[in-house]
Amino acid sequence: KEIAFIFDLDGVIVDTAKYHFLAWRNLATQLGFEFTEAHNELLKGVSRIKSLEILLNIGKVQLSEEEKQKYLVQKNEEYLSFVNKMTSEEILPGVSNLLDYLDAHNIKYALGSASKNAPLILEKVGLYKRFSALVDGNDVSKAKPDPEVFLIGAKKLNMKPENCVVVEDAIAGVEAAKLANMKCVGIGDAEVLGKADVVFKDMTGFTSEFLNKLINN
Ligand code: B16
Ligand code: MG
Repeated sequence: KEIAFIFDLDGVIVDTAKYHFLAWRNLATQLGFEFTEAHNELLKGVSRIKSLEILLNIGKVQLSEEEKQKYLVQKNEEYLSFVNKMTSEEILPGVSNLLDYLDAHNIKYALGSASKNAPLILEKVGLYKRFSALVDGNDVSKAKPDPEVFLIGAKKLNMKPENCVVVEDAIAGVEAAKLANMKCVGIGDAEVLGKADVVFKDMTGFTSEFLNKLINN
């Protein structure tokens, strides 16, 4: 059966969450409150503007629209200073093997990320050219858990949703995949990502045994 993959970026292909954390934490410090790694969990898979809203809520800080825009630009510039130093060494374990397998079996794959910086990040780690299609934060109007991002991905790949396999690390992303009527592999904690069809603790879970079964089904 013909299938295709749609990958989330942060937490699946690379761990950019650690750079988002540093940049958000500096903003919180500047605004006079503490922002912890536990707080950062709440921002995973969430859009940039929604992330700022959550952060301001944590600090009980109110800002004008103008100030919000200013801080969003500042945060993104700092985040990009980390992204600009990324190399292929930051590709998460298991990812390169999986992409090699998919290429060898002529299985197409797309990116389905909430990040507006996704094309740059893929370029930095040397994966940009390998993807058949990219859907990022610039293409979608409705954030995950809305299925829009993955439905656009399926369209760009010319595939039916039910023949797409989404790989996601965030609860909202798993929900979006299921709402899109796609198969979903969760990456992380099985208790957290309970709605996924199968959960691996990391990307090394994609063994050739698992993949062979998947494509022969
Ligand atoms: P940006 P994903 C998401 O990426 C991140 O998980 C989330 O923390 C971030 O706020 C969002 O991208 C937007 O990123 O500020 O670069 O546009 O997991 O959907 O690949
Ligand atoms: Mg993610």
